[in-house]
Amino acid sequence: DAQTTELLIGGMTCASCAARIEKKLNRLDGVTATVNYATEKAQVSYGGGVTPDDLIATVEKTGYTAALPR
Ligand code: 9UX
Repeated sequence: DAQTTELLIGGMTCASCAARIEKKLNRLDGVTATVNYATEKAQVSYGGGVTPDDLIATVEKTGYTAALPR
């Protein structure tokens, strides 16, 4: 039932930014996220009613950009 995706994160300017984004994502029900400042990528497990668009919207509301890899 759980899905996983990578997100490409933009706009992080210090390592604490990654922690900020992780906390926001991990507040979503069923989401487990790790954000890597150095690689500017997030690894996210999600389920329930959460969609990749929800993940992206959450990152953007936090003040950063997010995109699915392609
Ligand atoms: Mo570092 Mo990021 O001071 O929002 S936490 S720039």
